[in-house]
Amino acid sequence: MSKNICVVGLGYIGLPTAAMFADSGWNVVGVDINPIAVEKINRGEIHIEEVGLAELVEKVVQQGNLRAQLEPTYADCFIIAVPTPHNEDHTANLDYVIAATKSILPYIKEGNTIIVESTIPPRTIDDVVAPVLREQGWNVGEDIYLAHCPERVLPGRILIELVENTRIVGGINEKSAEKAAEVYRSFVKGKILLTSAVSAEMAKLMENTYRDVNIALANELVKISEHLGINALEVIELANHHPRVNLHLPGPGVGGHCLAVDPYFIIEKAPEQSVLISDARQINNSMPYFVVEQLKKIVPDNRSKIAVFGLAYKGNIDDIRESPAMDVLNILQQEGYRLGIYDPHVQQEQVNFKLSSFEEAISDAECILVLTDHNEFKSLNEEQIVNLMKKPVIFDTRNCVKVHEDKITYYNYGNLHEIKSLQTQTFN
Ligand code: SAJ
Repeated sequence: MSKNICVVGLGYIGLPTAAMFADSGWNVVGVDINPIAVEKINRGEIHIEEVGLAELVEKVVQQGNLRAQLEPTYADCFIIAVPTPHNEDHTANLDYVIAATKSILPYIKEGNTIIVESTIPPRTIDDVVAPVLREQGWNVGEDIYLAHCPERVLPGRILIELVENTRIVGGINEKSAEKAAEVYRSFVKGKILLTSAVSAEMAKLMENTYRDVNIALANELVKISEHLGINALEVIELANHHPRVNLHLPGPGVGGHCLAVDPYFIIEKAPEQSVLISDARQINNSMPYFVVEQLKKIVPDNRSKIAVFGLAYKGNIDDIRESPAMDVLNILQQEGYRLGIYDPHVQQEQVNFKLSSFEEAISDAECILVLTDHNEFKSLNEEQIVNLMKKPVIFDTRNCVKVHEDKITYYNYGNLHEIKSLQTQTFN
């Protein structure tokens, strides 16, 4: 007799997770407050971009293993995968998690397992979620089970990593961890590691913080190298030949709903102790300003037109949340530059400004500013660049464009110091 699972929140994590459970023999009811998402899913369509997800959702909806609705329902297991945005002061906004927990209260039965997949600050399960359930009279960990199982999947590889990644299962007690692990064993092929809820919460945050701090180091190297006239990209390439060194890639900043948010969930709980983590956030948040500083050296006249390539926070996805590209855009607009904005992955309805085609964006522009490493940008139509641009110049903050045409001037994080010498020439 197949078991029932109710997944609350059908976004970038909830929908792939719901589809994966449905494809592993569970009866899945997905819940979302967005009626358009619910309608689309029940037609076997998807409202977000992720590799392979459209096919899987179509399949499990047709099989009748997945349906979506606006309200939760009875189930053996509930998974909460709602957003945890940050407040103005960067502390975690747990409103969606609390609302989702309260929304399932009328449907909880003895023996049920409740799993929070949303990324949350340390002690949220113990101090925020469990009390909501206890208020209802439940003896959490005894007559119902509660665990935190952080998602760890990389956008663009979600369906693969849901199965292959090691899974951390943090229970409010051992019994809860075991019960939750049982649920994931239905499709997870990676190891399943059992621990406490607070260790699972902290491990998740540290994974993204580790990456954010390492990216900050690479970004700081770029600033140092620009100052000292060194090729930062060559330095990274050389240093990474060392068996114990893995310098990350510098860029225009760190975006997305994870690396740019999660470190703050640690800082809010231990501000005095989070010195390095705070500094890393500041360094990565400063990169959009650093990018515009360099751009202004290449195109000093702010009445000029800049072709901005890329809005998504990273390549080959449509997600613009916390994207550094959006910060660069705002700064350029404040500076007064005219902009032609081109991103083949982002839909016009996602933004409140005009998106252009490749040709429209580069026409009469004095620089193409590459802010996202989409595959489409790795080799550009150089003939059109030479013919349509006012000055065929590319400033590639993602160091991903291959340029062959000599008539095109190309800057990336390896030769920023050459911009300075260009300036000296211009003024001499
Ligand atoms: N970035 C750099 N340099 C790098 C790597 C990334 O500038 O060397 C930038 C990206 O361009 C992007 C941001 O960092 O703006 C984050 O991109 P990402 O690819 O590092 O990660 P996300 O946010 O798409 O997914 C991360 C992943 N976490 C880790 O790899 C530790 C993923 O596994 C998590 O599940 C996800 O956060 C999440 O949901 O927490």
